[in-house]
Amino acid sequence: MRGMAGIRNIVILTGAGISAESGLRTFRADDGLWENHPVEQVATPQGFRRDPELVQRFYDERRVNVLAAEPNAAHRALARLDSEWDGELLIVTQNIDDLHERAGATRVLHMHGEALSAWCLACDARHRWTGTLLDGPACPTCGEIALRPDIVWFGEMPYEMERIFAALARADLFVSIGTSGAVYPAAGFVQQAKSARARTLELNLERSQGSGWFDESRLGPASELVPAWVEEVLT
Ligand code: BV8
Repeated sequence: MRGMAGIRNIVILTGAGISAESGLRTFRADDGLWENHPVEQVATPQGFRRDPELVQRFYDERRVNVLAAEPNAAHRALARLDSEWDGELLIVTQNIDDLHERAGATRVLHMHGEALSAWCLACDARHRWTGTLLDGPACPTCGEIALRPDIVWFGEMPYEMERIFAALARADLFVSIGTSGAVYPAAGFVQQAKSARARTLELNLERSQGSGWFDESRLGPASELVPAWVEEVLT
């Protein structure tokens, strides 16, 4: 990327596209998750109240897929950047998989929650969870049968928005990887970064809905674009 001079603080937003080459389905592709699971049924609090079994089964299946997946070259390249970049760096992911962390990244924030976490609606505790929730297991803290997937559904406030807005306000460089820019508030981050006079770069298979906001767009698979970009940044 033309000269990284003056670039200290980097914010990276990732979406389902970065995990596509790890075998995890994206949302809006032809075989996307929303194709045969209407979003209002499986990813809204109303849908959960209406049919908790349908929702628990949907996320039990996602949890199995996440556990079976492996990080790809794009996740590994961001983990390398995380370990070698001595400026500020925050990887804000919309993904509920743990592939960033399994690749070794630590400066990661899951704004839409995590598949491997269960949230107790009775005592508000959160537990690392690799099993199922459909069979109504008791909360390890309070014993109540009140566990739901620790996921941010539509109409719910994403996690750690203050921390994200603070990082965007300080960003010198904002990079968006593998996201269609269809879901807010994440889709609005590029505008916030621009208003903080950050440089903006998109790495995506195809132009996203917010493509026009980016100073530069590179189109192609994340497993190729991300390692090449990280090499540029670090050398
Ligand atoms: C909220 C967890 C109040 C669940 C998810 C403003 C305008 C309009 C609507 C709204 C608005 N503000 C809020 C809304 C409502 C809503 C919204 O945005 N609706 C949309 C549909 C219009 N937003 C909300 O409800 C949010 N909450 O607003 O609360 C609030 C908030 C802040 C401040 C005040 C009040 C909550 C939204 C979160 C919902 N939960 N996920 C789950 O995972 O099951 S969203 C979910 O869908 C993902 O997390 C992600 O965010 C989104 C999917 O998008 P992507 O990840 O981008 O995936 P997609 O398939 O779309 O695209 C993949 C891309 O990758 C493509 O571009 C493709 O080309 C590319 N690609 C594919 N393969 C590769 C690749 N790129 C590179 N390499 C490859 N190999």
